[in-house]
Amino acid sequence: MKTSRSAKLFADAQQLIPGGVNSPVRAFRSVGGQPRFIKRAKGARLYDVDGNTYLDYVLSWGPMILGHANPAVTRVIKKAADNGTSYGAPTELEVTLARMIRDAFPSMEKVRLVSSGTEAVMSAIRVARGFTKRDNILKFEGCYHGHSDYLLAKAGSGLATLGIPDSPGVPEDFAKHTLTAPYNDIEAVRKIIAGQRRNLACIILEPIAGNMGVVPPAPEFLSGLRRLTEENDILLVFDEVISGFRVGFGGAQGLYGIKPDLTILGKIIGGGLPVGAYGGRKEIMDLIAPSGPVYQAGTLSGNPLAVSAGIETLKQLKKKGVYKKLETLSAALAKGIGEAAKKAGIPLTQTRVGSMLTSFFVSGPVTDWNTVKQSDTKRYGQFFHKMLEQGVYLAPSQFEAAFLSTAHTFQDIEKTIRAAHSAFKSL
Ligand code: KE4
Repeated sequence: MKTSRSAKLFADAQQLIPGGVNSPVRAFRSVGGQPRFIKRAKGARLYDVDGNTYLDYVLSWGPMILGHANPAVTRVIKKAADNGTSYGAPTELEVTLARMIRDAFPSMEKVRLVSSGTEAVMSAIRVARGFTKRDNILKFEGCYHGHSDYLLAKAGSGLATLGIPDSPGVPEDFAKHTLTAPYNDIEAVRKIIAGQRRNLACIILEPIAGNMGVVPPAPEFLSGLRRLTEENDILLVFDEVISGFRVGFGGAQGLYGIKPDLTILGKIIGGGLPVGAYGGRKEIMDLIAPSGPVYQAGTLSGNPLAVSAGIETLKQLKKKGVYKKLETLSAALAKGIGEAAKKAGIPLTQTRVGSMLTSFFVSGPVTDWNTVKQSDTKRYGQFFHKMLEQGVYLAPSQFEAAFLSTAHTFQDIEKTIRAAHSAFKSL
């Protein structure tokens, strides 16, 4: 496979951009080799600068659920651009998108649009602290909620100790208000709450973890968290940046029937353009400026170009049979990959919720960060490159989700499974 143009561009990029990329995971550091520079994309395919074609299971890390350059979405973006891309003034489009989000996520009684998932998480935590007048928050190991300072914190020495920075540049003072617990461990949460008494503002989690690879919630985990938070006046915050409109039109909260106090969305609601959102109970959201004292603002928040792409994407997703098709395709892919690994005698643990899935190179079961980190990341890297050489573009990290789109076909799934048989055999 010719990759000389990508190689040249990567060399140039590294002179100008940290690591040659504008987001770390794109640099292929955890799988080795050099990233492919993409020239264009259409449907389920990426086309790189050396003329190679790839079946895409990254889909921009989730947003492109309708596939790349979906004709209807592209049409509305072009039309919106002709009307001007951003006014810094309210528009009807924002009301439409906020209403679509609230109708799909009834727990989001009021919604604020921002420009990224990180910004939405940062703002939701701020209003949770403002509403409860408490400083500490609890997150789960292996869950990622964007790169705001206090969410780049990791567990201190013991479970109940306060967090410590997980990145240089994050002051101890910021990280110490962030506690962490193992995902799916409701007893650990109970113990932390008992020790925290009335200092905990909120518990934030991915209701279906996607950032350690896909780890579904254990039965009763989400309902247990809902009960514990209600009993202790702690807000429950669902970060559905990945799962929102991915695992169903109502996200994970719709799938599992749990009503959080605040929800964060991103990715899919922008249809490939920068949109994030946070929302929840009216009495919490009304604390946000200008209706209340909790400040949050953004120059391009709710801009008509991005919002138009989001509205059209949700309109497409609302059509009958969309999620059934995604489910059927995803189940067939998972089954085929599992069979290929078994035939090659490769230990593999597969996880999947709807069209977000992961194949862990470990015997399993996987329930939290401690279990997924036992995966053979070296072998995953070899598998990744064997698939890439055959024109299948998986996540360049064992600890990410693979995604499908409505543009994927059964022929694509069969091609992928054939590639997997060949890749597993070569490991
Ligand atoms: P952004 O700021 O990247 O829009 O969203 C941050 C974020 C928040 N919450 C969850 C659950 C997320 O998954 C993310 C971002 N996800 C990563 C990959 N899983 C984006 C890819 C990247 O960082 O390049």
